[in-house]
Amino acid sequence: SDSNGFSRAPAYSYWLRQKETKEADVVFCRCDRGVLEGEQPGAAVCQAVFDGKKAIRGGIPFVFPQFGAWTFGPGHGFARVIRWTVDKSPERLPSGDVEAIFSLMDNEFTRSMWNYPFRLTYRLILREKELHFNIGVYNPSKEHTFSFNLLLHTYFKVPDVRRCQITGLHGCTFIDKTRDNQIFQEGRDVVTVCEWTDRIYQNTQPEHIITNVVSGRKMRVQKYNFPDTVVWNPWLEKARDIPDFGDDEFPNMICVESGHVSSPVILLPGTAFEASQILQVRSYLLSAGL
Ligand code: TA6
Repeated sequence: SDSNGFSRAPAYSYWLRQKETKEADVVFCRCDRGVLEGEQPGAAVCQAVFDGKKAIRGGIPFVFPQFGAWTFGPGHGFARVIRWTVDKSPERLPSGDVEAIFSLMDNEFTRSMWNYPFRLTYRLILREKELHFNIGVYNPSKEHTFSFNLLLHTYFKVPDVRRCQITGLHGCTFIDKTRDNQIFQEGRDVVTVCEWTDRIYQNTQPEHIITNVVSGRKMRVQKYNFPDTVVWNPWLEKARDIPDFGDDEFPNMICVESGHVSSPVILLPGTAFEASQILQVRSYLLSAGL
């Protein structure tokens, strides 16, 4: 929320603020070492800019309707910088889960960049060791089809990125943005990151296990209707070029992003598209092997 000084992306700020669970800390936030509202100065200076033009780096920015640079509006689209409506404030259900629902509709601002009527719903469910993200995109038009990209740009906080392993990418083709968008095929059973990495893996497995996220734990990422998985770390040189990214922070984050980006979703009039992701922190016992 704005008053907390966090990104407007509802998912991660809410998770981050779940004081009841230690698991909240698995998502990397650019403000981790920064000064938040109400804190005494003396902590490291936060370089994140909260001006409504760009999302605060970290958390889970919501990428829609464009992935990457965009001629008509902000890079990665407008959904990560715009104010969403809270349809249902976080509420504990009889099951013990906590549910919150957000929505976003077209308005003058979105129409100035992308002239389509749309409705996005974003339902979050927090369960012990799990966070569910359910997304719906609806095209209310009677005549116009539109196409879009959708992606959850999840930043994971990690003790040392070089020690993370990511499963579920073996055999997949990937677009390598660090090598002029050339296409390669992944030959490794588990992918590791030891340099600047910016890849769009295509038709990936519906599940990834990422080892060695915060506290050495494992993270299970399950996804539905998100055929692509983006893996990103800017490494030192690129981090230096990013003003709101500390030069020494690249070893402590990895982005593993579920999305529909290497081809657009085409939505016919009166139809809806649904996609979801579940993040689950796995206990040591459950995760034998990887
Ligand atoms: O998802 C990977 C990526 O598109 C990279 O190319 C890199 O630019 C990154 O996202 C961060 O984008 P941002 O607009 O948040 O600076």
